[in-house]
Amino acid sequence: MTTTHPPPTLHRAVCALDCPGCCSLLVEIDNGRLLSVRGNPEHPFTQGTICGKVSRFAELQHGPRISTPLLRVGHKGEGRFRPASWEEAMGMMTDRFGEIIAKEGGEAILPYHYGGTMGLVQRQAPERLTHRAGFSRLDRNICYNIGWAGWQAGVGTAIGPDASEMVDSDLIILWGINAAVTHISLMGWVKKARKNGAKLLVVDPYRNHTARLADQHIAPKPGTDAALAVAMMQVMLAEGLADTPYLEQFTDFNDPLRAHLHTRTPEWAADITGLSPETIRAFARLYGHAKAPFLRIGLGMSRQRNGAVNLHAVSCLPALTGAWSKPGGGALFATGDAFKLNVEAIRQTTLMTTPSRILDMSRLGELLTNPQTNPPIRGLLVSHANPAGSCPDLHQVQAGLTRADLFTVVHEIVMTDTARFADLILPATTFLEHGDLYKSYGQYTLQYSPPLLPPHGEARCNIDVVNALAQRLGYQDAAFQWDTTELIRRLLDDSHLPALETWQATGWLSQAPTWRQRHFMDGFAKPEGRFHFMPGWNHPQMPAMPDHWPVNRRDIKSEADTYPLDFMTPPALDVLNTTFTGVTAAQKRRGPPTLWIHPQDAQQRGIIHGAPVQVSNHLGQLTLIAKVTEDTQPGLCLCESNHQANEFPEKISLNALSHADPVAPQGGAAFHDNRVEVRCV
Ligand SMILES: Nc1nc2c(c(=O)[nH]1)N[C@H]1C(S)=C(S)[C@@H](COP(=O)(O)OP(=O)(O)OC[C@H]3O[C@@H](n4cnc5c(=O)[nH]c(N)nc54)[C@H](O)[C@@H]3O)O[C@H]1N2
Ligand SMILES: Nc1nc2c(c(=O)[nH]1)N[C@H]1C(S)=C(S)[C@@H](COP(=O)(O)OP(=O)(O)OC[C@H]3O[C@@H](n4cnc5c(=O)[nH]c(N)nc54)[C@H](O)[C@@H]3O)O[C@H]1N2
Ligand SMILES: [Mo]
Repeated sequence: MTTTHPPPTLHRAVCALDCPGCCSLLVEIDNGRLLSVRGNPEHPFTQGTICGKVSRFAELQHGPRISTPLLRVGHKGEGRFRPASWEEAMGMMTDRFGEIIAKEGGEAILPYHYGGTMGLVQRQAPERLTHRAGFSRLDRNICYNIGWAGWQAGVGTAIGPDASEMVDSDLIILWGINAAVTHISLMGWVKKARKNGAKLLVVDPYRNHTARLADQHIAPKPGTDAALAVAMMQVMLAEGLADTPYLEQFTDFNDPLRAHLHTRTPEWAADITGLSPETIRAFARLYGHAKAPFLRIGLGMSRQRNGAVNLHAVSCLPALTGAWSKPGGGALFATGDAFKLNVEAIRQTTLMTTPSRILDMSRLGELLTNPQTNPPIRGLLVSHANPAGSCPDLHQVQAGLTRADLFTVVHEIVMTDTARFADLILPATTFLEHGDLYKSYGQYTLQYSPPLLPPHGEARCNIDVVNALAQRLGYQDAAFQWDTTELIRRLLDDSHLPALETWQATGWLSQAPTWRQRHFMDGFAKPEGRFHFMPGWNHPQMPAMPDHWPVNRRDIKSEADTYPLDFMTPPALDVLNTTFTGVTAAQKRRGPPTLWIHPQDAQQRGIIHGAPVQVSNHLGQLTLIAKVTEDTQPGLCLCESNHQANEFPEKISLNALSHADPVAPQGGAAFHDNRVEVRCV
């Protein structure tokens, strides 16, 4: 007898990864298994693009997964566990968290969650219980805060021209964004614009994938973008390329600022940026003469201690020339504020009786190890995040996670550097196994992705785990009965958006502001509707006007002498932060962690291409393989992050060398602002 096997089916889904694209996908499924993932050509923005790592998602989906709850049997960090039932796991979690709440109060528990999924329901799930139980809240600043502070200072809201408007531009500048790696769908629009004759210019300290595709690459030293931008403004003002009527009508530009900028010549900026005055002058002229320059500002420049100041200075350029008012002109940093969503049904802020303390996620190591943390953190509930890889100052993070008096629960899809330190691991579903709504930070569609595959093993989604824990802890609020489907329905209803049934067939809703709004033709989201050249930082040391602000590791004299090289860890092609770092095939494709170092620096140290080197600073040391290349500049070395701890002989990963110093004006992590020395092993 032959059994009939139904043919594979094709479904629409949405990529849940923390990436500005939020790509619409077509997923092919055969008998409960993922066969293939490709881009959906019908989506108006992503138009069928897809990155390599998501096209290979089956490697993660059907690779080694966490299948059941796991209880630690070895030492913390050793990675030895035994399977347990959900009943046993939930019982243990309820007992331990219950004890901590009774003894030291809810604030002794910290839910730590961030970028694993961008789904509105699953990503924000832990907050409802945090609010109800009075757990410590998390300042979720690790990615966006520094950049947002810089953009907010001038423009005031995270919207801008749709990237598809690039087709009307004659000059595209990708500044501090490695879009060919971090936002592939953007490159589709860049390609179309170039077909129409636009030039592509990339501003980045090293020749990354995007710079290699550009007509021109300008490579300032990291952390010096404000110097470059203000010198460009000096040139444009001196050469009559500023738009005076625009400045008067739409900005706070004034005479003291004009006098200040007058002193910021290309010669002044040359020393700071490492660029020649001619390069700076030519760039200013190219920008000032362009008919409709489209500036896409990325997060890269914000991962510096002076990042907010730099990003604000760069955002001043289209205001100086009035490029905002041209079709195809203006600047885009992020699109998130276009989505007017009411997410209260998920977050449940009204369940919070007394506001609990807010802890800085970028300083987890210190929070866990400093005896001043009061009350001490006794319970850690990690979900959709991997702080033992993604957080700065990993030695401290590891020391904290090793504490015997800390009870750590990790809700995960796969074994990670953080999960290895858990007392209890809970199996999580992937985005193909649960439903969710997705907004985007790079385009303007709200999208729905349905559950398409059965949960792997006993995996459960975030909202189900949080609700179950809340109920076990005795919270009887109705909100803890609402599942994903109900929350999606409520979110749409509370946001006055059409019910899912009415648009499920297409899969997306445009939330794009009008052209006039995207170009701030009726004013910016700042006092008097003006773009603010005066950033108005609420911080005593930050410069009052756009300027270079020398506060980076390079500017600390003692450090600069001991550790002579700048060190960055910008995103890599085949992984997304630490997601996919554990996939064996991905590790093989990438090879061991490499240190890009300029031939000049290599020669001075006797370093040979392909040989192991020791990279060290005041926080620690790591062994990497030298990649001697002119793709970086003298004085700058880097590793395209991230890797798992077990890929380094030191059994700790790259962020062991990243400092966790607080960043002005409102926190964040300066991942690309570190100093190191490099030696042959
Ligand atoms: N493949 C892949 N895609 C990703 C990610 C990933 O890890 N891998 N991560 C995702 C996430 S969470 C985010 S937030 C986005 C971030 O994506 P982007 O906005 O592209 O930001 P970064 O990747 O941090 O940095 C981009 C570039 O900034 C450069 N840079 C560093 N310092 C400076 C500086 O001082 N000035 C200038 N001009 N450039 C500088 C780096 O060299 C890098 O090439 O990407 C997302 N997409
Ligand atoms: N050196 C260096 N470090 C960086 C950066 C850098 O550029 N350089 N970039 C920083 C940036 S921009 C960011 S945003 C952070 C991100 O850092 P994290 O928020 O820690 O994100 P990931 O490292 O991707 O880890 C996410 C984890 O969530 C899991 N996961 C995925 N979906 C789900 C789900 O639905 N439920 C549950 N429970 N788990 C899920 C994945 O398996 C993965 O292990 O990293 C930062 N770290
Ligand atoms: Mo991020």
